[in-house]
Amino acid sequence: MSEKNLDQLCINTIRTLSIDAVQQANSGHPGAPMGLAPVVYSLWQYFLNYDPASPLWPNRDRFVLSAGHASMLLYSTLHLSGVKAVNAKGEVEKGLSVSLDEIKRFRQLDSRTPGHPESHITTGVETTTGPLGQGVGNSVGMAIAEKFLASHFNRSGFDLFNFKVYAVCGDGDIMEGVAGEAASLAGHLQLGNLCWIYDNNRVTLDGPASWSFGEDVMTRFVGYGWHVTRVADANDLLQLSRAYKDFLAHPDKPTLIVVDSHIGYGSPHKQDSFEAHGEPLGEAEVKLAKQSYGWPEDAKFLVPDGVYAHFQDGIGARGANERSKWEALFADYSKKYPELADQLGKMQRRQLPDGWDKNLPTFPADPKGMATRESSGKVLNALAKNIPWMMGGSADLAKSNKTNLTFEGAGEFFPVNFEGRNVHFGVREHAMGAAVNGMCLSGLRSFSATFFNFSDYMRASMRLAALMEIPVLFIFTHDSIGVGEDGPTHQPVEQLAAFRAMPNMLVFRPGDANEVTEAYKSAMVHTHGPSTMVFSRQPMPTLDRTKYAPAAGAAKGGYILADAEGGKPDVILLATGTELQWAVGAYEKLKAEGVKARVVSMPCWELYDAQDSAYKESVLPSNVTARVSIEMAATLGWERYVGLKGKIIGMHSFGASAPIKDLLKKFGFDTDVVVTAAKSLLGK
Ligand SMILES: Cc1ncc(C[n+]2csc(CCOP(=O)(O)OP(=O)(O)O)c2C)c(N)n1
Ligand SMILES: [Mg+2]
Repeated sequence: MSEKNLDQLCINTIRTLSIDAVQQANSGHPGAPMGLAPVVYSLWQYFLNYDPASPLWPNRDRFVLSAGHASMLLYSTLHLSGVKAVNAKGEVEKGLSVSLDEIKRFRQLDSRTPGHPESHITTGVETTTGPLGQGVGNSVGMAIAEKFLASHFNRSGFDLFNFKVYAVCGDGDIMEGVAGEAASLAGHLQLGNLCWIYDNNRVTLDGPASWSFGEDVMTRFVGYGWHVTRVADANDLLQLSRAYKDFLAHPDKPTLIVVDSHIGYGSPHKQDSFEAHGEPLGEAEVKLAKQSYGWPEDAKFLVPDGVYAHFQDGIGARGANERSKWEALFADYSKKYPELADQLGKMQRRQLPDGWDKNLPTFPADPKGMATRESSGKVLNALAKNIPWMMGGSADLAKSNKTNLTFEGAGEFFPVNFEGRNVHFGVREHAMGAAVNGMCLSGLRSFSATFFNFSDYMRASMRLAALMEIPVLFIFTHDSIGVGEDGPTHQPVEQLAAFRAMPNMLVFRPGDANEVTEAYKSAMVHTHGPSTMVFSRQPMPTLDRTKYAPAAGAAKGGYILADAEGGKPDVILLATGTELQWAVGAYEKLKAEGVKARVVSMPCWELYDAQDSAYKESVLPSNVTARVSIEMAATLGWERYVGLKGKIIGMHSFGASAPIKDLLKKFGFDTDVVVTAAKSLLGK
């Protein structure tokens, strides 16, 4: 068969596998894989630097399917390219990541082929997509990562990093705000290693795209500073290959390739129709589609002779060749730059360098103390100094968040010298969230920062970090009504409860500077999930740890900070963050009055919940039902620790704009409130 016919056979195999899988699952989107098959095929077969036999090769080109509803397009391509599975230890296995059996189990329980691509489940899926716009947002983070990795690791004659990042997106992605923020950032940073391929099929789920989307996308991207090119027919492999070459010829800015396509191409009855394209075709339509591809109409999950071999001759051979050249280069590099090579290996395995926690600050007792954002800034700087691949930044609030990395050599991540570790995300919280996910997926220990209240703007990305089990640090300051005069628009209330409800997310709200150090230590070794770090704007005392328990207890999430004599309290006072000082103050007052109290500091609920029951019983003994919690946030969830007989002091409304002392008075937060609550529970 001619090369051209073989190409067509491969493309139609991607299409028919996708059609069959969606039909068998009786659920999913067949249209986008049918329309986009040639676009993805020609990229993988002729351009992507990717070795299916070594899917974690650090310098592989990244392929992101931002249009996650087209998941079968990716699964078919992973299968036909022969991408191997990698196990949890990072070892390449004999078997395929996506076998034909897994394609037959599309969307079924525990399959490798979930409804939308999930990176922690399927090797070769570089990031989890489905919520439109996230994938393209991640791709910007991956491109940032490549620029940084190249600056950090490459040496003369050793181009270890030069990978490209490709993302396929649809009308939905392009409409989403996060994509706009991400594209704006990518254009500004001149990320010439980034290529978005926009499936301009002029249709979305509700109908023709024109019902809701009429802007000139190309002009918009030109305005962002992108290089923009167009392919007038998604089935024209020559045009597609010209477009990819055009991208490679423009390394100075990101490229958008607009591909005009027809959804469900080849399906004569549904061609260009917008009805029900997010559903299986139905048996009759499946047959018609197969006829139009010259396919045996009754064959299911057919991979014709020659298809696997053609992929092997294309992406397989090219990828193996590129990768083995890289391995040889890396072997020489390891001899010449053993330290850097060691860093790279550790980064790949999500390990931290030796001495990552050296010189972390400890803070002397100080009744005036400091804001946890201040102590956070000091700890973050110490960590980043020790961890060369830790980088991140703020959404234009670095001075407030105290997240600037100021040690010698930290530098700014600016075009075109990309070795700096301070990224300036601009006022783009959502893209920042998506980007730090992409950076982390590329090996970096990335962090973001903004006011806690604006976590709402980036929650969707944070949720995906939790789902993907990746160790991003989401840093937030200005954690409560303690913000003061900026008022309720800037004062978080329900955010703590919302993040505590998020699976696989650690939420830290430390109660003094030394707990901040402990919180970061716990977050850094939490390698399979993100951490939300919640810090105050206003100061709080640094507790005297010779008088109270050591801050190391924070590693258990909750611990006894101060106890009644003999360890037999009548009342337990629980608190986090800036409110810990009031629990401690109440404890002292109660003690002076002869009331036996205990203070439990609870900087991280999730870590506390993970302790064994003996420990938990020792901290919160079940026979002590007089319990008071205090936290300047929505009270949801505190029942778990306070029980039905206790008192929960918290926020029951939005805050207000006023000096903090007036707010504390209005909303009822101080030492005496805790004392009164404790006494009333004890009938005093
Ligand atoms: C944030 C988000 N909103 C809505 C959806 C539901 N959804 C899935 S596909 C789709 C249509 C998107 O249209 P387009 O991107 O043009 O994809 P096409 O139908 O052309 O493949 C929608 C709205 C989603 N996945 N994510
Ligand atoms: Mg569309």
